[in-house]
Amino acid sequence: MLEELVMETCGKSLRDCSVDEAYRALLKLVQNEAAKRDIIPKKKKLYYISAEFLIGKLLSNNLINLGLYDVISRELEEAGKSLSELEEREPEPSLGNGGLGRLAACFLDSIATLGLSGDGIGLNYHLGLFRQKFKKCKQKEKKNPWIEPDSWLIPSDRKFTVEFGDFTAKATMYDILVTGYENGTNRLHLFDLDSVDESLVRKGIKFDKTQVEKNLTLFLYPDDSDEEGRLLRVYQQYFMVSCGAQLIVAEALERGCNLHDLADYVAIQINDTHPSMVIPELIRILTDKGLAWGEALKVVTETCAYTNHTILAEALEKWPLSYIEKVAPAILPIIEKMDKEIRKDHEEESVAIIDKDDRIHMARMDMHFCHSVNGVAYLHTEILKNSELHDFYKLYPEKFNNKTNGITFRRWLLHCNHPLTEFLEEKIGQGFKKDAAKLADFLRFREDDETLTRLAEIKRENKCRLAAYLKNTQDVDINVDSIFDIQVKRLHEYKRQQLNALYVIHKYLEIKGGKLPKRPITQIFGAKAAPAYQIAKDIIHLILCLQKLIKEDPEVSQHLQVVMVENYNVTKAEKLIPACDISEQISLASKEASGTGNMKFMLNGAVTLGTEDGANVEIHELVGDKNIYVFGEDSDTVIARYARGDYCSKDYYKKNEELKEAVDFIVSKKMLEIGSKTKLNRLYSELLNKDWFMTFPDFPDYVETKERAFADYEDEREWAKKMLVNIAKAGFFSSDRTIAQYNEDIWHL
Ligand code: 26V
Repeated sequence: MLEELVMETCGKSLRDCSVDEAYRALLKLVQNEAAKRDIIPKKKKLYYISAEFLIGKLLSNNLINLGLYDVISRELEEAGKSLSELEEREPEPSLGNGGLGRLAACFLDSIATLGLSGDGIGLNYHLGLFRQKFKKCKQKEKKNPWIEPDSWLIPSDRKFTVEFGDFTAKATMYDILVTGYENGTNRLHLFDLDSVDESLVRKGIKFDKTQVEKNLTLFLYPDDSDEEGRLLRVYQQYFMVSCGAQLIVAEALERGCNLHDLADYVAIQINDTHPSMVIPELIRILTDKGLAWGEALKVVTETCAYTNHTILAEALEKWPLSYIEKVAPAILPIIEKMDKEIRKDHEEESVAIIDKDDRIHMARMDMHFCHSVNGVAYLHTEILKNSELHDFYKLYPEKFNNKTNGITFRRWLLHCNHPLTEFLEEKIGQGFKKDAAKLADFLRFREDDETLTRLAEIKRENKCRLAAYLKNTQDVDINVDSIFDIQVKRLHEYKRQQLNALYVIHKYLEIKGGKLPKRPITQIFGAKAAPAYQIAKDIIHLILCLQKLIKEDPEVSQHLQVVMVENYNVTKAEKLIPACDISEQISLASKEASGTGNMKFMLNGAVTLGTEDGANVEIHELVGDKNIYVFGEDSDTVIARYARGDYCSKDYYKKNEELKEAVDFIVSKKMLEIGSKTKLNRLYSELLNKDWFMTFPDFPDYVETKERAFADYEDEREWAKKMLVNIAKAGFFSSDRTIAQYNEDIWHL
């Protein structure tokens, strides 16, 4: 099937063409096949608006979803090529920071898989999130272009105009086809600024932030960037929602909607507060088209739903009025009127949209003017209801609901772990691919020696594959007989990579003191830090210094190894996750809204070492005490301590000798010989004088629990059983389940 297309496009046979030519032909083939299966909305259609869609490479995934994977692999092989060569050739679009963007991508897959009519709306960042390089044990940021003449982007003929305060932008909509597994095709609409100019980018990722007419869709905002960047962020957000709202209204009218009945034709899911300005923008459009103010408010509220993804105060967006005045003056009077409307009925300052300092609280606007507000895991939603958003919960208890996150099994099992997928097919049939709950059938083999042995073998195969990959890409050698203990996720203090690093130091000191671990340990990290987030970068520096120190110490390196994977992204996750023995999910309880990496690891047979936080709580509940390692203080204790404000990290440091030794080592002579004095000192004093995310109280329990996990690992049969239970119980975390619940409770498509 590919043969003909290659002949047509480059006049050569598949055997004679280059990998590049074969790749481009296959891209076309997949797009043609996908386009044949468009899902046509009956009446109501969903729009999932998100500033991030971390879609990853699409080739294999689309082939799987279209049922073409085996045919194409065979055809390529017969012509002396391999699908993995072509995959290597594919650039990874990095249009997201982490979990929030990846969730949006998993959701699109599930929406199409369930045959629901729902498109994504986002931005076409030309350079995505930065590419990470390590130099002298430090993170360097490079630009990350991914758009090529032949790419997944299909230009559409939809054009838009967006009126900013200081200029009028022209926009074009590009589409990426989203294939469902053995089902139809939806679209991801990415809007782009026609006047964008890539030559604006100077060294690394530096560019003139003030030239918005040229830079608007150049980069993805790296979560806590600088002040200047914040204004650009508001330009991006308004650009996205203005194009989005125009598209949504146009399509609804085409389907016969009269705007008074918009909520019967459209459901809008607002992914965190980044797209929240879609609310005033829609009100603006509807009132312009003749709806009365009160009716426009009601229609928009019935159409929109909001998902909260974090309780971190610093991540809850509050834009100064002056920003909106400059960027989107047309919606400023609308937001002011919405605020007045709320103040008429509610005198508490805590629920006002515009505060005393003239800042607009985006989440508050969402909660007043959406019909649904959801958290992303059971514990997270409870915390929203009972503490973080309690005032709103009292006002609108009926709006609050939980939708525990999920992941697409097509990418995170079928695509990334072939040996396990094949083994599951052999044992429990094909059913689990369409109905993830069927994974539970695997539990029947819990006491079956042959199954347990095979599971251990598969893990080893995947560890060998990862080892080869790391040798190839980073020239590191890792011992496949060691325990692979992996922590991969964005770098943030609340995720506590620093706690894991303290463990590494503790182990290093033990080994130096002659206490050797039974089996070598390989500690793998992968994380990008926001370019302006200094402490996060200092933590990366610490880990890279430890990596170097240990590598150069033969006495220690045969027992302990640290590997920090460069430029952690979706593609690397796909290689790391299937090879993992122990999955580190060690956030400070209450702070990780859900986590989705935790689910991916579990599905691939890793055992979680984690706190009672986010979806770990649900994982614990599903697998039971014997199949997870839980440690640390619970969220109630943490929340109460924050409320008292009496946390003093030094008290813990003074009381615990092992902790003190580990912390002091950060600024020891050995470390300062390798690393930067400024960075290591700053991190040391941050921990000692602040430790805002409370690593010290959890340190002893963390060490003890980790040691227990390592000891248990020695019983191969028992460990394989834990793997089996984790795999079998992972069905709940399919994003197909999550999306079915969104549809049932919120969208009603
Ligand atoms: C944003 C910012 C922005 C400013 C400074 C610090 C900061 C820290 C975190 C964030 C994250 C914002 C939202 C987010 O990405 N949440 C993630 O959403 C995932 C999908 O629901 C969820 O699994 C993660 O637990 C949650 O952190």
